Amino acid sequence: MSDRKFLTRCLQLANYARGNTSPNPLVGAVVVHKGRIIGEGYHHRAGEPHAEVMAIRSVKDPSLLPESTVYCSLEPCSHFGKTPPCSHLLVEHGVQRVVIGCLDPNPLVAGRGKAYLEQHGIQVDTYEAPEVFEALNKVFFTNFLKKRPYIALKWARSQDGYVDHVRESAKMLAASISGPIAVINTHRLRAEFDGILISAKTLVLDRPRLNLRHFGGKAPRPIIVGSSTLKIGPKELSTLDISPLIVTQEVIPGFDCIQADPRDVAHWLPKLIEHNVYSILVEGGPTLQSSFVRENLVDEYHEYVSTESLGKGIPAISIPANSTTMLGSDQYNKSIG
Ligand code: AOF
Ligand code: ZN
Repeated sequence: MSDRKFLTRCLQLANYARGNTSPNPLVGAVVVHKGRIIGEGYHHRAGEPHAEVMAIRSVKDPSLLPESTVYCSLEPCSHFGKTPPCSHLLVEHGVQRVVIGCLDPNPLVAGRGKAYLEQHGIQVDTYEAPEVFEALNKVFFTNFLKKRPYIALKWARSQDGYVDHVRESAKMLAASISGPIAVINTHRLRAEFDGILISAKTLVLDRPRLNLRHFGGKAPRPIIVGSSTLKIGPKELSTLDISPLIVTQEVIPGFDCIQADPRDVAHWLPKLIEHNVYSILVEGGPTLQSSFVRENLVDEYHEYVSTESLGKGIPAISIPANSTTMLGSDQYNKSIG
């Protein structure tokens, strides 16, 4: 029972760094002596000390450590990365017991941290419901287990299921489906992702800025997926506030490009990790989004539903009935202008 209580505290601590640790996971650690917390810490940012180091450093009386239990939301690491191994630190201080929320999926660790502690006589217990701790780091786990960025799809549709009018040129205005609350929510969502992905067609028709205007945080990097029929160049890309990454067969001089067939999503998606894009919000349009659904590459859906109808237009994608992925619960009211 008290293990659960102290591990919950680890989750709270880990969450203080939400949005700041990419590509590293969120991790919290607590040091407990005879039922009392004597140290706490969390991982603030990649390159900085790990949670266990912060927690051990915060202990005022280190002579208590050999009689203490250390709780960690993630298995203590066993490798020399940007920082030295936490499992070694725990052994050096001779802590009595370590309780882990879940194992680390990083192949450099993957059970080795736990094994190192046990080999050095420390009792290690793993929490009975590791999925709670894995969910905290859904991006980190997806990156290692699926070897690709974490993918969320987001769209707004009218009550009768359309995302827009049928438009041929940027001169025709887009249907206004999102209300002010949905817009704020979208920008809040954007702040949680490394990349924001749209098709070349959406770029040309909507001329979006893809920045973060209605919520604080770091704006995701725009990723533009090229098309064989629609050529884009510096002029079309000039509306973007941040230098984009472009998936294209024909490299555009002066821009950061991934040379690949844009239709082959499963092929180029893993390559985005090499460009430090570990999570992506896919905002449009429906053809591009369908290609992610078809290839089973969606981890999370966010559908915003207006109370108003459009009558006709471009149909939104539908969430597969047997989907086991997470659903955003974003509902809102807005009259269509
Ligand atoms: C821990 N505690 O707080 C974190 C861990 O480059 P480094 O040295 O920061 O190592 C990064 C890796 O360490 C990361 O991929 C993950 O496997 C683990 N993160 N481990 O024991 C922590 N942040
Ligand atoms: Zn570590």
